[in-house]
Amino acid sequence: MKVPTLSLQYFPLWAKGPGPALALSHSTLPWSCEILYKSWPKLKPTTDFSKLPILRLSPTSTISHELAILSYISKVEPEMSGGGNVEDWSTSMQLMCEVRGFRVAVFEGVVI
Ligand SMILES: N[C@@H](CCC(=O)N[C@@H](CS)C(=O)NCC(=O)O)C(=O)O
Repeated sequence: MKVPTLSLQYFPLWAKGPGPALALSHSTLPWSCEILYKSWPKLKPTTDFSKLPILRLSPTSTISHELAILSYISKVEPEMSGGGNVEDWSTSMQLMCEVRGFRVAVFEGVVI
């Protein structure tokens, strides 16, 4: 699979963007990061789900949602999710779900 140069778009926040950024940093995938703040109100109506993070594959192709972005990274670079080892993959998935649940508990009632 030919992987395009990826662009991760997110806010200057420690919330749902750092996970994909860390995964991309540990991968061999070519990527850049675009930090958005003032330009967000204009961009928001043009996005599929009106939220960031977004991983931009091309000017017209994007992936939204933190977990979908992480899944995409593991799909195009299987080493990022155990390299075909089912036990490593399932450990990775369980940790991802555990962290997700922990975060929901921490931020319950808080709009992030
Ligand atoms: N389901 C999305 C939710 C993403 C989300 O809640 N993003 C927030 C920032 S953490 C956002 O874009 N807020 C700005 C807005 O709603 O306009 C995911 O898991 O990535």
